[in-house]
Amino acid sequence: MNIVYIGLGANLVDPQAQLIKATNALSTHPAIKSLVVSSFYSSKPMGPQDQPDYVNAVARFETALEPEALLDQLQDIELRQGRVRKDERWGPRTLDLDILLFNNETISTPRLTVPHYGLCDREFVVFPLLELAPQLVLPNGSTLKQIADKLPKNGLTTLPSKEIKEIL
Ligand code: A4P
Ligand code: MG
Repeated sequence: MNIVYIGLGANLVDPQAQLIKATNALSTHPAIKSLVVSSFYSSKPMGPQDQPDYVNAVARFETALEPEALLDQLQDIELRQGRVRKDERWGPRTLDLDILLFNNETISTPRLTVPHYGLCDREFVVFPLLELAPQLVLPNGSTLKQIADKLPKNGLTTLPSKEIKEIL
């Protein structure tokens, strides 16, 4: 089994509900086992500022799928939740699922770069990941804790689980 961490992000059409729906899709997927999801976080948009705040989370699971087959499954979930791919870089979206880590592997293919290129610079990835894996060591040998200690939170806040449950 492969151990995978993915990032979840949304900032359109009830972002918290989008993340809950995506979490349900992952938890019922036949090829995905032992799913754990971080708290949900509210984050300031990276990129164009004229878009709503994001809700972000990180999930960990086990799968026998190979990396690109997993990407197909994640993109399928994005599309089912109304994701429209636009040309604008870092623009708003109903759901974004990024593969952050795949075992301890470094992957570089035309479709896939793992670890995700933005992992270490994004507070909305590093802090939820730290919540799930406080002892994590990245394929390049740095510890996630070292990265988190240097990274500004940039207004990142944990959403209370009460708020999350209210929309379930
Ligand atoms: N791709 C390559 N590596 C990966 C990977 N590790 N995981 C390729 C997933 N996909 C990967 O992705 C474009 C292509 O990247 C895919 O077809 C895949 O083959 P996409 O989802 O269509 O496009 P995107 O997500 O718009 O592109 P990009 O540049 O990856 O966007 P980002 O970097 O994900 O940024 N602000 C906050 N606060 N929170 C956010 O979550 N997200 C973005 C999007 C902008 N600002 C944000 C947030
Ligand atoms: Mg993406």
